[in-house]
Amino acid sequence: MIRKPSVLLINPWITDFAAYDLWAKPLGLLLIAALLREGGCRVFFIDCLDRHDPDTEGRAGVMPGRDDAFGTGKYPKTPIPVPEVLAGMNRPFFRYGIHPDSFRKKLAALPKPDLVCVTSLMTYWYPGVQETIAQVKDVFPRVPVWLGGIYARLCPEHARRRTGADRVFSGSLGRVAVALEETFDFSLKNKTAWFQLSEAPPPALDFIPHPTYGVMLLTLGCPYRCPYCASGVLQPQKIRFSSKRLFCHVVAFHERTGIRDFAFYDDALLLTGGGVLRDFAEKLRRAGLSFRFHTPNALHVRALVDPQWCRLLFESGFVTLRLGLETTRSERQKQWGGKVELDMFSRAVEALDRAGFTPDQVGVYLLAGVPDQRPDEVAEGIEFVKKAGVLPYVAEFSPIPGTAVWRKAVASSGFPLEEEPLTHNNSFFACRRADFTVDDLEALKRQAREARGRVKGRAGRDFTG
Ligand code: B12
Ligand code: SF4
Repeated sequence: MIRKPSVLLINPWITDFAAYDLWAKPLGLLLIAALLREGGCRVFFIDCLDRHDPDTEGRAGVMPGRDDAFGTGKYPKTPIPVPEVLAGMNRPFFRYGIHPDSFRKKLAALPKPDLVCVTSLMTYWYPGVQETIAQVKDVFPRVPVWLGGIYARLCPEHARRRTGADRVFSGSLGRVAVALEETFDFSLKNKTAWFQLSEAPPPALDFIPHPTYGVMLLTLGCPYRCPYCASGVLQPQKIRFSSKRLFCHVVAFHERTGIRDFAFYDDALLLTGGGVLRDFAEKLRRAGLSFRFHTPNALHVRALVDPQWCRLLFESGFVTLRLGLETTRSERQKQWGGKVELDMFSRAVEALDRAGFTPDQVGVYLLAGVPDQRPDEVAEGIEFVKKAGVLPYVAEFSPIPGTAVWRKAVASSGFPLEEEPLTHNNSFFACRRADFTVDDLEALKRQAREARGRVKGRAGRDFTG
């Protein structure tokens, strides 16, 4: 029997044409870290995406990262061969994150763990997972490696065949708790929390090396089921975390690091987490703390129609807002789950403006390249958002297993979506077709960039009078 299993958690490398640290942290893995620690395990953590790893800086072949506003920034990156299926893109391909020698040194410096847990995010980043696990197996050949996370949940069979993990978890965390106890003949002190995540401790931000921002989650799940989104597959249950525990945790993180930037990862922050957020904001106000909040994952426009919400967000320090509009065509809005209507959008933008948000703080996602969609629909959306005086962003459609449009995407694509997750890459645009080409997508992205420039320019003139 192992009295106190030691578990090493690893955030793997990203492999892609492009990747940017837009407040991207492995929140699921940090939640597991907190659960394991509270449950009585010894926990170690390695972040292959650390942007400030001293042992990576200055190494030959590594292109350095960069710090940008609000804690975001560029990862260090190393060119690697383009996978064959993506070769037609004629773009360089990279491994993002720390140098492999630095990773091996970090592994070797640790006491041999009883278990290694690796997380995964985008399905098309699996080569980074493969390489991470290969290095772990080389240093600790007999230590079991468990894999979980979004890729593991969306493509479990592929992950079992291709990553080298000894076990792939695609279900709830309760199963992980049972497996831990069985494997190590050990009793977790907090087993119920693994089954009822609302009782889980907040994600253990203290494990992040060289943090520049924090990440937060008030809720899991979304009441909508948009046909292109995997939220319902990944988070079928709706869970609310305690605002009191989260508040204490965020304040402790701030006091330790001085960090004031936090990003929310909720799928439906204002819809399912409204009460928790209000409570959280009130606690901050009473404590006299001023933070900056960012929502890179879109907010629901329908909630922002309420001016009180907009004022609360403004007064609580939200400075980067992204809204999910997706399309301006009303038939399509209904087809895509009915989460928004055009008139709501105009009212929301007005309410945000009145609350005090400036145009460069409000970005709006428009989905591009969904099967059946034409480029003129997206172009129309970009112009509409520009006219409303906020920033349009094109979100390239990326086909995701388990979603309602998946079958249609598979049928309409000339690429092996089912066999090869690399083809899910949003830059690759596997659902390109004669009436929506890669060039069309590029032109739309340019149009959106120019529109953002205009909106910012206009706003700049307004502010200077
Ligand atoms: C927050 C978020 C982002 C953030 C950053 C996230 C990050 N960490 O890097 C931002 C806004 C930057 C982002 C961007 C994008 N995203 Co995103 N994002 C999400 C979101 C909403 C939440 C992810 C999350 O942290 N969830 C909360 C944690 C707690 O869940 P979790 O990680 O799954 O962990 C749980 C389990 O998996 C498990 N677990 C985790 N690790 C491990 C390990 C082990 C060993 C075990 C046992 C268990 C386990 O434990 C946790 C608790 O249950 C998801 C949707 C969703 N609901 O999951 C989309 C999602 C991951 N994104 C998606 C997409 C498409 C994108 C974009 C491409 C969108 C676009 N067109 O621009 C970009 C690309 C990003 C890039 N850098 O290139 C897709 C994934 C597509 C795919 N093919 O994989 C998703 C699923 C949304 C969707 N459309 O359905 N995203
Ligand atoms: S509203 Fe957003 S999070 Fe919810 S299902 Fe639709 S796209 Fe996904």
